[in-house]
Amino acid sequence: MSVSILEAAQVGPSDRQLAWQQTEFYGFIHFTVNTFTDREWGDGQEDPTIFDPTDLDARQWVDACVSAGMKGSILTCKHHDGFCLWPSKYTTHSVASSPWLGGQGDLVKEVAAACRAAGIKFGVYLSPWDRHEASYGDSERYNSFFINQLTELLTGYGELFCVWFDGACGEGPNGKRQVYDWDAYYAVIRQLQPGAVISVCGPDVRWCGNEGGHTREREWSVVPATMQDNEKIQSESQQEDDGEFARRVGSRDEDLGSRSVLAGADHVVWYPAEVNTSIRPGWFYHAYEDNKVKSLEELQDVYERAVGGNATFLLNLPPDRRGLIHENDVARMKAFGDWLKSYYGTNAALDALAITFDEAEGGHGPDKAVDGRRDTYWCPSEEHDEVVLELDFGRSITYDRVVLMEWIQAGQRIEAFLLECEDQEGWKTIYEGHLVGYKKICRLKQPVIGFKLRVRITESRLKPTLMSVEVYEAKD
Ligand code: FUL
Repeated sequence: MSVSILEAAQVGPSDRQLAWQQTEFYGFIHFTVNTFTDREWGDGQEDPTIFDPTDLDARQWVDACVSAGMKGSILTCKHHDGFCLWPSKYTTHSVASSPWLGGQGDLVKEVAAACRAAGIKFGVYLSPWDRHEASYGDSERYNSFFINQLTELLTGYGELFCVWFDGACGEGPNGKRQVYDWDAYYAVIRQLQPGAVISVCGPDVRWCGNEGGHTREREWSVVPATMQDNEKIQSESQQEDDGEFARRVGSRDEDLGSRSVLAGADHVVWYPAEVNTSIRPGWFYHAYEDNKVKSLEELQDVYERAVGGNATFLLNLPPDRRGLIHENDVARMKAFGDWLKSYYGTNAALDALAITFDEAEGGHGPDKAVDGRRDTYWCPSEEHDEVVLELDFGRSITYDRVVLMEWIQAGQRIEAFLLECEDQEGWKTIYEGHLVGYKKICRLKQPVIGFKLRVRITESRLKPTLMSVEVYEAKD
């Protein structure tokens, strides 16, 4: 039992996974009866009439996402309490029984429309665990109920980029035991929304293993996985979200894909990570957290480690009882977006002179790493112990961020690299890195002044590729 490096190095993303990865940074919106009861998990006994936002404006939510630089948003269409934000035909426990818009509203529709109008993607969260629905625990009946609800979401709201299945289930030893028919859920999603990734309790996107915004130092997208372990997922009860499904790949393990892990695996898949966290301590809005909105520095840090650590960043923004994102969160999102634009707006390495010591074959010359295009890449002609790509900016610049991107369509290959700059005494190392994958943001310890930069790839699986090397000037 062992997966060869050759095999692992050639596993790449599906089209839907690639499109999702390129979304990079997107919003999560947690809103339901919990917003009105001040709870994080509802018990399913809530009276739908408590759902009564006074000034709900989905465009304001989406504007906040866009102002932060997000390219999509995922709405909790049904959380664990079972209350549906759309008028589902299969339950009365929904907005249709609430006073909001006289019971005529459809919040999924409003958010989907607002996303489309703003030009960002839309995705749905549908909790498998349902504490209201009477059939929950009667596995077959609930599975068909769930598929009916899923079908409503998959067919009624245009194109979805993601279906997010939560692994949380708080049923204790005497609780209900529902065996989910994951395969049937996946089949209906593939059929009705072939472009959507199925995240967390799904085969396309894995949970990074925590809700605190942490990314592994080495976040592999190629990991060993058995996809046939679904029964186990439901056979264990849990009080907190620990991603049962993702546990198949060891969601808490630090090393998911090194050579030694491959040596003990019999199958690998492309299963990239998503980092999810909330802008506040809770997932739902609580007035007492108005002053606990994550600081700009915290958001920058999570962003650079997630998006810049071969993962994506899913950041939750909870609307309040008015049905608006609170002013503090709105201001923070805008400040974040302004920072993103100003920091990463101008790539100083664009069209730099790029040379390498190995002539590339098939048009994958070093210039392809700095041409600003997403459909070309540099790849040396042969395998070497190390390869070096040298950039000359043609002027002296002061930079403190270097962004590397592999051509992941060919697989994830780089295992170690160094960045070097040149001063009067010669070349010196300014950064030691490991994995690159889709994107690696290298945060230099201090700004570097110089005309040149070298990327020295010291370990790789097969020949490495670089779709892009970007350099960003230090900001005060
Ligand atoms: C967890 C849930 O229990 C939380 O309420 C929240 O939805 C989070 C994103 O996932 O598993």
